[in-house]
Amino acid sequence: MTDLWQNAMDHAVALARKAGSVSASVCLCLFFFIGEESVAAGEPCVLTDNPTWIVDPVDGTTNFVHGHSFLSCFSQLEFGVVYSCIEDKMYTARKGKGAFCNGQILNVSDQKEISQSIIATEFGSNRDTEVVDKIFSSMRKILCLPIHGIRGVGTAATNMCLVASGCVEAYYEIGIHCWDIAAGAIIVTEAGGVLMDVDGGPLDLMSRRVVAANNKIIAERIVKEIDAFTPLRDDASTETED
Ligand code: LIP
Repeated sequence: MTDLWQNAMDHAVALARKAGSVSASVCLCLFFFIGEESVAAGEPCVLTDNPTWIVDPVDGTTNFVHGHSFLSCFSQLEFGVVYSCIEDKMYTARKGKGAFCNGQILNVSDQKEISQSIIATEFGSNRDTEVVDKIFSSMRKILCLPIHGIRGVGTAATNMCLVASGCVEAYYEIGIHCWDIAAGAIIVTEAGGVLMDVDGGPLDLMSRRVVAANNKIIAERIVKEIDAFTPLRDDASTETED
């Protein structure tokens, strides 16, 4: 029998590779669609039970050398694809079938000690002083737990793939959008990791807040130190804040 999800994922891999080298035009009939560019153009950003592609042709836009393309499918997340073009690494995951990088299976780190952990995060794009203060305050508190170190490669998608690969123990950020994290979310869980909101509750893809970690112990430990704030939800408006 034809495996439609596999066909869709193969298509996503081809598109992601193409988008990593040239600007790709994506035509997906019969599917609903959420993407950074379409939402910026005023299209709705609402998840329904209809199969929906969530697409970010280039994540980490400002520093394009870290450009990534990713596509994902939702009702539940069915698959995720992140292409790190600078490293030529194609990360893929399909629900219940594991996560891979260039065909090699991915597993999160088994580290349970926060003091031995490397945590990824970003400064984000909101420059309100109150928000920036909270971002610095969270980083300071997490750094002083202490942890081994803080990293950030400039894109949520790749930071999440680093969690899935066991290169860092966790990634958290407030202010990202659903298209920044949808593909990485399934790649992390299929590699054995966990996802949650920055308040420790379940991840809400539209809330613009995420913690992705190798295990619950590490996730819950950093959640305690995060000065949470609540950006305008992705599905609250057809206009993005930043
Ligand atoms: C980026 C995210 C990153 C965040 C940036 C920006 P974009 O996505 O991946 O984590 O810190 O502010 O939102 O806008 O380059 O696709």
